[in-house]
Amino acid sequence: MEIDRKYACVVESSPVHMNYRNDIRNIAIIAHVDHGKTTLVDAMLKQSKVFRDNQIVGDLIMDSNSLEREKGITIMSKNTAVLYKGIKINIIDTPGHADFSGEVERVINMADGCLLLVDSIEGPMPQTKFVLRQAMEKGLKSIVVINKIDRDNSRIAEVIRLTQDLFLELATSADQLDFQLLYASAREGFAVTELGMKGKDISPLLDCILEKVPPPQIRSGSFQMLVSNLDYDSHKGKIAIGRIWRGRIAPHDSVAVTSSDGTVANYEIGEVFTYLGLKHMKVEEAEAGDIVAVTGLKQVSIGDTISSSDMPEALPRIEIGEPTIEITFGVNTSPFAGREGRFCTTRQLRARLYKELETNLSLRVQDTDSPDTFLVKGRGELHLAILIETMRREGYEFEVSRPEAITKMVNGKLVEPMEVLTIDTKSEYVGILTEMLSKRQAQFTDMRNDGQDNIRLEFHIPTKGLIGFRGAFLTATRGESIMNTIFIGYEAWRGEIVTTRNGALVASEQGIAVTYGLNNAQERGDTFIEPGTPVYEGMIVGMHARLQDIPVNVCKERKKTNIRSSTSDIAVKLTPPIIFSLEQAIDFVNNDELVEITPKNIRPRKKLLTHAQRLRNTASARRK
Ligand SMILES: Nc1nc2c(ncn2[C@@H]2O[C@H](COP(=O)(O)OP(=O)(O)OP(=O)(O)O)[C@@H](O)[C@H]2O)c(=O)[nH]1
Ligand SMILES: [Mg+2]
Repeated sequence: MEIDRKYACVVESSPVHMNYRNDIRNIAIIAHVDHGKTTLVDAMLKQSKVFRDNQIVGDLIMDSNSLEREKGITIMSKNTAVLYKGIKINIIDTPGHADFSGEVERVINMADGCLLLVDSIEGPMPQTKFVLRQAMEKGLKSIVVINKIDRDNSRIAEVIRLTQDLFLELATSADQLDFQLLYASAREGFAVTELGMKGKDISPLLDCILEKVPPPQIRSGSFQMLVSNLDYDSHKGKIAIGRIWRGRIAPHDSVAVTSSDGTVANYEIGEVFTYLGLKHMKVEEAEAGDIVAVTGLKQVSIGDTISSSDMPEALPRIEIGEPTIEITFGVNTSPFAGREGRFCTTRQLRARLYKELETNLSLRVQDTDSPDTFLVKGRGELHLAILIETMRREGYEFEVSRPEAITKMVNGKLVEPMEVLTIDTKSEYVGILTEMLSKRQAQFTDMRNDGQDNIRLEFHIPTKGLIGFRGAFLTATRGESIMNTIFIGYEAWRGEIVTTRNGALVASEQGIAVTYGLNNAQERGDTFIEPGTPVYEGMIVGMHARLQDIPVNVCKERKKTNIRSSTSDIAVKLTPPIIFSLEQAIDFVNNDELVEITPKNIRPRKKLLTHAQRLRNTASARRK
């Protein structure tokens, strides 16, 4: 279905001689993680009948990337659009996890209004505040949607009060306090304007968008568009996505791309697309106010301005918050290097990391003194873990270090990133959590109990105190609690944290791990591998029950004797190994350790592989 051309040039003048396009609305959907943004987009898409009646579309349609589907979270912002009452609503779905905040900053400038979703039980969370602040700074009109009202224990009145408090705290003008309130169950596909009304479908929300979100303003002048996203197609090449601020664009137009350093390159536009449902619709022309995707630009990055070639004029670049965590990526130096990956060289690793900068705006990559190692900075452990996982799936092989918080000097003083940590838990875990966190320099700031033993704790904590915390947190609370963090700024460095992880069980020989050797190792601690796993000297195969590292020979076979012991035929029963996910492995390693990443394996290892090297190193460190 092509977009109906009769709407494509509806331009109305307002009393102040400002032109608006009344046939379009541009909205961003923003919220804390899991509050139901992508499910709400499903509901809007299904309602606007962009699918055939018999088409099976499933859930979380916009979470199209394989990692998004596996993890059940949105990682990248994406565009779609629905046609409702003859008006096209361009929708931008954004991720709610704090690590992907850069994705919200990147796309929010395309919108004129936002749907701020708030979970009817959780209420406003740290990321709700972050995204609402972003929306207010950009002057977006807010519609608040209290979502998941179908849930039994929802506490809507309290959630509304907390949301109003948040608006009071963040609004800089009286105008911003005037938000429209709706109630929805994205999952059941309905929205209502009054509580108690029977929900039918999502149309009250779509009507509210048409009514409350201002239509896009048309600035006068020649073509100008800010690139907010990039896509790639093997036939069409790079696809630049963004909102047209001025003028119109058509295939074969001559345009100029102004990049971050001010250089201007001229290109001819290939094709022009607009969005409808999940499809790109090829169009003959698109006008200011719409969100489009264009091809034909060989060199273009997010934040660049595309303008008419007669009058290249750059728009302000997109501002993205600073990274807080860094990690080193190195070429794989393990004895198994090159066995499992397709891309293993320094050149390939470097090229891939720098390419990531084109789309991953909050990421930074730096060369280091060592030609084989790169410093990669991101917005949190998950932000970096997603990059690592994506690269390993593409066939890259490399090694990474333990993440470190990024410190810097401000006015001659060392400062470090700080975060607010929110924990939803039960009273039985409050004691242990407070104790664990105080060792990590956290300051307790708030505690709320809803009277049903659901406790929300809040702490201020240096980012460095959060590294490696998630695993310990999940174990301590038996997976029954939820933690969320959000960066709040830099504060004076609070000194080193002495965290004491147990020592590692370190393989002392290269070979294949066997049951007998692993059984011996299990007398010393927990193991991480199955029998039959190839190991090398220096690879970490388990965690010692004590604080120091200990070499173990997991390849050691039982001595063959002629005498049959009465128990020799009884198979040894091993305790199942602890298998780390990528995030857990990165969280686990210490400063003298690395994680080897290949498409097939994630292996924690010592930086110095032989026992002798490590002994020498410890001795020289002591002498210093
Ligand atoms: N009961 C109920 N569950 C819902 C509703 N909306 C979403 N959910 C569930 O909440 C979970 C998260 O939904 P998503 O739509 O992925 O949330 P999101 O805000 O897009 O999450 P991120 O993009 O990762 O921040 C899913 O399990 C949904 O099925 C609702 O209205 N009611
Ligand atoms: Mg989502």
